[in-house]
Amino acid sequence: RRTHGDVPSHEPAWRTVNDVESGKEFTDIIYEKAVGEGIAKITINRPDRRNAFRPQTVKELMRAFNDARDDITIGAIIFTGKGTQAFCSGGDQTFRGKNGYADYDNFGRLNVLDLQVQIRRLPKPVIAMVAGYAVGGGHVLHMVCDLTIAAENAVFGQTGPKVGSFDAGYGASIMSRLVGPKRAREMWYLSKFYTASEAEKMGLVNIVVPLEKLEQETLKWCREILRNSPTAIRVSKSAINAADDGHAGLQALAGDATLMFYGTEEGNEGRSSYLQHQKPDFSKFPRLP
Ligand code: S0N
Repeated sequence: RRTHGDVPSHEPAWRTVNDVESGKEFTDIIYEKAVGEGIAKITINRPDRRNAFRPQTVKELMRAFNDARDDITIGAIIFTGKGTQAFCSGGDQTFRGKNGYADYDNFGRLNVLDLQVQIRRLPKPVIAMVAGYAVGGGHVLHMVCDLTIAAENAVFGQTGPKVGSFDAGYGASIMSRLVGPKRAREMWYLSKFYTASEAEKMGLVNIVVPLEKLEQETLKWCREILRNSPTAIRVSKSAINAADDGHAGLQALAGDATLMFYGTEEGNEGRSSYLQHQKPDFSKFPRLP
């Protein structure tokens, strides 16, 4: 239904990036950058648990997303799960203690909520590349991404009401925006699973492709994005999220405006005059209609 014109389709050379905290490779994720291209790939690497996340996984994901945000050569971030059976099956139930998800330090927490916010606010597009199950908290993670490219074997749904949990934050509100309140109720109350093609019809995913073409297609979307203005994309992202995210959404959009203003002659007139102990001369700047 869409073409990518002359967007290249070669396989990139991926370079693995270590965990800045340990200086070694991550344990729960794989973090890579495509050499010579502005693409980062962050992969949950727990395929034997269908890529369920434990607190450690989320901590590593946040460090990788933070690095991709800070790297000014990166313009698109692919978020995926290792293997073909799952993108992510949500919170690792074996790490769920009496008070939430417990790490080595043995107290409960829900740090995946911070990850959701981080992806939502990250001023670069995050593209969920989904093969297999995206369920429970894993389903919420794909929903907070900017785009979702799904393989034909992808399966989507919430499981919370079956395992005694719910996500009443983005898991409810963004879903309702994406699929409408009636469908959102259906997804949560019945905890049904949906095929990739059903998810596409519901507006949950952008495109469905054969499994063997999943990464190639995702790379094409990234390369097409990378041809476009990073500032236009940045502001579009914060603008699309602004109303739904309330004050925090407005703050992100306003921050984009401030960042751009800092780069103008008018903005610099104030800074340089202050530093030179002079009165700023703003009269030279037009009062635009
Ligand atoms: C994904 C499913 C459907 C795959 O089925 P399949 O292919 O038949 O594989 P299985 O044999 O079931 O699984 C293979 C191995 O992987 C383990 N495993 C799979 N998922 C998990 C998981 N989530 N946690 C721990 N282990 C998992 C299996 O146990 C199996 O291991 P072995 O081989 O040793 O037997 C199917 O696996 C499935 O239904 N999985 C569970 C999905 C689920 O219920 N996820 C949790 C839902 N809740 C959340 O995600 C919490 C979200 C959250 O953090 C949150 C956020 C905001 C607000 C609140 C919360 C909250 O706390 O709820």
